[in-house]
Amino acid sequence: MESLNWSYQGNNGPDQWHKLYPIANGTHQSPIDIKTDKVKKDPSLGHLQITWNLNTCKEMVNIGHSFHVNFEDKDNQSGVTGGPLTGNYRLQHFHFHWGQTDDHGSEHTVDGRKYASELHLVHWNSDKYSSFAEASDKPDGLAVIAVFLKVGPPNKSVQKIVKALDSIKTKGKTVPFTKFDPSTLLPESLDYWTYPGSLTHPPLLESVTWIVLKEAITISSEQLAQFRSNITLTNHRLPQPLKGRQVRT
Ligand code: 3UG
Ligand code: ZN
Repeated sequence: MESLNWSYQGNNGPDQWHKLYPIANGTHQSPIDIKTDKVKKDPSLGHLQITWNLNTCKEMVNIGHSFHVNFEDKDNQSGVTGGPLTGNYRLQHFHFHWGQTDDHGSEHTVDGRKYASELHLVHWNSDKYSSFAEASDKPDGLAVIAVFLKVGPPNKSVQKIVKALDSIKTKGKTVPFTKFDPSTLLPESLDYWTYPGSLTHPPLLESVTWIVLKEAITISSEQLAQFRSNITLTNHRLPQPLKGRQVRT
């Protein structure tokens, strides 16, 4: 497998990633199946405090295997704290994962149940590190908020994103994407599961505090089809072994 030439399908797919990224078989890999009867209720875990700033939303980029909605990296109040986190984690970008059909596409599963898609809001520890790159290989470097999407009525917020995909149909293309409020992508409840894990694709670094929201939002079948036709057919990794980790709520 050529360096950086990993993929989601074919000869360089997820079952080959370990050849160039041995951490693929590590002890803190993601995603996982969340077995709800094994989750530990931890009274010391507080509420999430999310303060995202829509004025820092900057652009949308086609990166081939996905698309990223990037936020400005200037010093700002746009981040998350509380819950399992110590200190402030700044929003860097968000992206989605999906599958070839509507009956799967999420990365995390709940009691073996798959969702159609999964949103990842990626944050880095800006109290302790000075850049996303510096934070990205540290055990306390990143925090990703995951939101499940199930098929239902079209999502107005997702539609703004789908519309912009029209102008980034090839890898490397970028379009300005501003004044988008990511909190419009959140469910009503911020109840969550949390566990220590990894990036879900290469370099698969074990640097992520995962915060998986329990309540799903909706996306329409047509909106999912736009992800597949404009970007890629599929881009999710299957659940990995828990290897003794405890999921908390
Ligand atoms: C992520 C995720 C990333 C990555 C990854 F930023 F957010 S995920 O949220 N799906 O776990 C990256 F690999 F899987 N990175 C960060 C891309 C390369 C640079 C470091
Ligand atoms: Zn992701």
